[in-house]
Amino acid sequence: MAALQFTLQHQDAGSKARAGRIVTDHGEIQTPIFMPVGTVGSVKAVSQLQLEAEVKAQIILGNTYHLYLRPGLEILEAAGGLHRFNGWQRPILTDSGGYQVFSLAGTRKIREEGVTFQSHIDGSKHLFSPEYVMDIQRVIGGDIIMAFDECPPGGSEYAYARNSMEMTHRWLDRCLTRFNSTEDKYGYTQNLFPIVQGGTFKDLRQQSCEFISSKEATGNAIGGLSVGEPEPVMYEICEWCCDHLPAQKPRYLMGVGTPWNILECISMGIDMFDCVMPTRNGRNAMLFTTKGVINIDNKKWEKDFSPIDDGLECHTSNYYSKAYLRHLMKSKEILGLSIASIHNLAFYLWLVTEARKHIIAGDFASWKREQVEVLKTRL
Ligand code: PRF
Repeated sequence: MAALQFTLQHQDAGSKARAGRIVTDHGEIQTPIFMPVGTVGSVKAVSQLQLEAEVKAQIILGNTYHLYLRPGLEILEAAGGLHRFNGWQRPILTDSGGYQVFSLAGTRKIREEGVTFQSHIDGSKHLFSPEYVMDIQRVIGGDIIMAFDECPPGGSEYAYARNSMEMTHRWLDRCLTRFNSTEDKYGYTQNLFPIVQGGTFKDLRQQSCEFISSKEATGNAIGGLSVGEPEPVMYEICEWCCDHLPAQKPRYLMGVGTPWNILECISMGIDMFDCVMPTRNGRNAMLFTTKGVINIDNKKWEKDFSPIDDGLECHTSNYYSKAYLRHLMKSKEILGLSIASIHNLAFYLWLVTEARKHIIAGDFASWKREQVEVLKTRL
C-alpha cells in the first residue's frame, strides 16, 4: 500500500485553477473536489448508499473530536477503524479536532502541551495534545489525517495570530514526530496534512506556508479562513497562500464555503473543500440549485410541482417537487431533512465536477464568471 499520489492533469490558462487526480489506498479522487462532512462518522440524514449513488461523493470527512468522545477509541479499534465501522469503502479524511475543540467544547484551556477541554456531551475533562491527536487519528484510520492546529478567532490581532501560528508550527513538528514513529494500523497508508495558519496577515501566512511546505507532506491545508473576516479578505489570503504553497501537492481549504466561494477559490488553485453548509443549511430549508438559492419555506413554492432541480443527475433532486419538499419541511418530517441534504450535496458535487470539466475544456474563467451570478440569484 502506498502514500497518496497527486497528479496535475490540467492547468487553466485564464486562471490558476487546476484539475488533478489523487490516488489513495481506498481509491481515486478527481479534483477539484468537495468532501461532505460526516462529523460523527455519518453525513447527517444521508445514507452511505445515497452518498455513492446520488451525491456521487468521492471522499467524506470525519471529526476526531466527535469520534473520540463517541463512540470512542475502544469501539473504533474493535471495529477495525472507521471504514469498517460505517461501511464507507472510499477515502476518508479526519479533521484533527483543532477547530472543533475551539468552537464546540465547554471551558477549554490552550497551553503549549495541548488543549484541555470539557466534552459538550457530558462535561467530562480531556487533554488533546499533538501526539494524542495523532494516536486517535491512527485508530480512526482516515486516509488523510490533519495536524493539530490552533485556529485563531476571526478578527484576531497580529500578536495573537503570530503566537498562535508559532505554536501551531511547534505542534506540527510534534505531530510529525509521533506520526513518523507510529504505524498504519489497518494495512493501508495514512497521510498527514499540515495546516497553514496566520490569521489575516500576509507576512505570517507566507511564513506559515514556507514552514509547512518544508515538511514535504503529500498535501497541504489552509486553515483559519471563513471565521468571520470579510469575504474579500478571505479571498486575498486564500490566493496568497495558494501562491506560496507547492504546486505539485493538493491544496485543501478547510471549512469553505458557499458555492460561489468554492468557484472563486478553485480559480486561485484550491483542490479540496469541505463545509457543513450544504447539509446544515439544507436542514434549515436553504437549497442551492443550478438556477440559484431557494428558501423552500417560502409560500411561493406552495404549489410549485416542478422538480427541486432538474439540472442535476440526482434521483432525489429530480423525483421530488419543491411543493412536496416544502410540505415535508413545514411538517417537520424527517424525510424533508434527508431530501434537502441529499440535494444540496449532489449540487455541491455537481459544481466541482462541472468546474473540473471546464478547466479541462479550457473555458473555466468565463464559465465561472457566469455561474457565480446565477448561483447567487435568490429565487
Ligand atoms: N483548522 C482545522 N479545521 C478547520 C479549520 C481550521 O482552521 C477551519 C477554518 N475554516 C475549518 N475546519 N483543523
